[in-house]
Amino acid sequence: MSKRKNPSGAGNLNADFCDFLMELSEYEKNVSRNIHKFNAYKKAAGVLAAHHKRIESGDEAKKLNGIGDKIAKKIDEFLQTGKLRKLETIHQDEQAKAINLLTRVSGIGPVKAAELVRGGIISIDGLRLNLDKLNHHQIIGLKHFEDFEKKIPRSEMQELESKLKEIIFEMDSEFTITICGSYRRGKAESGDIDALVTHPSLKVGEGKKKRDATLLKTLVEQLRESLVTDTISMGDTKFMGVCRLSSEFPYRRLDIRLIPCEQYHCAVLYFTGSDVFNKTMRAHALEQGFTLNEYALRPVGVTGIPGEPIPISSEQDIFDYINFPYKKPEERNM
Ligand code: 8DG
Ligand code: CA
Ligand code: CA
Repeated sequence: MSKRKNPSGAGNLNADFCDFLMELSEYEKNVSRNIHKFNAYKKAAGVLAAHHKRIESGDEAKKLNGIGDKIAKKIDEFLQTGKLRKLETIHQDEQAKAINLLTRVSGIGPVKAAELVRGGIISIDGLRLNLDKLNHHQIIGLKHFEDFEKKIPRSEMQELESKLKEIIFEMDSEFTITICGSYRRGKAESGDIDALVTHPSLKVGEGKKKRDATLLKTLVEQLRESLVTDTISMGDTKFMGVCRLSSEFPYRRLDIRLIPCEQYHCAVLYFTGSDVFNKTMRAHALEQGFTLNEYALRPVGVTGIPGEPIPISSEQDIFDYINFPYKKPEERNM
């Protein structure tokens, strides 16, 4: 997942609460490494961002799903004093600040950041003097630190999409490619490019053919001529790397996943997100007696053991099977 998200967009009447909740969630993720608190703050921020009315008190907030006593108290404190003691303390904590900063580098997670900070590295410049302590992914992340923090405007995403399509259709017109993530959800800006590719020859369960294993590498080699500039990692089915349209544009993070055609629609659904939407849809699937993941939709029998994947020929199919009203990608921004 890309880092530093904030649900406080236009039309959010509770944006100031969302800002402090998101900051607290980042702190729990990166510094305390308390995934439950991270999720709780993030969920609360999402709920408040979606609320149609300005919240006037902690008690009022508590009526919303996902907001408990502790967060309600923080809302009251913020309303009464205009700030939060907990955040003030965090802002003064040099260690916490350094850990938060280092995790902004692609490839550096909370554990690695804490280790670096313990070793006395507390700034981006400090990292640049200690490349020997970083792996390949982290070095690329550092090299493009400033660019990777810049959002990608939709117009540039559209150009990237056309160029990717042009190159892969030139290789083989039977390829299918979909740019998923926030771009597919219609967002004005995106953090990275999440590309899914399939081909009629790519099938599950036919054993690992040599051709399949080289397909992604051949594709990326073609992209290297005009778009791809660095490889972070390259597997048989997943490429992580860097691209840019031309020297006038920033470097951008690009992931390409090669998906067997039977799994394509489940993958497109999953990687379109949002992650909160995915959770809601998975929970609904379970209530209807199905398990849904990035690979397949499967019925769960009385034994609780998932059965064979259900043949799926469109995203709509998945919604239909689990009796979930169809949502266009632009309606999945939750
Ligand atoms: P952004 O890049 O513009 O910041 O937003 P995004 O496109 O929505 O987020 P992303 O981090 O690029 O992830 C793309 C989609 O993948 C996301 O919308 C839903 C799905 N997804 C999850 N969980 C996870 C996860 O743990 N890692 C990744 N890489 N993707 C996930 O639901
Ligand atoms: Ca994305
Ligand atoms: Ca991504």
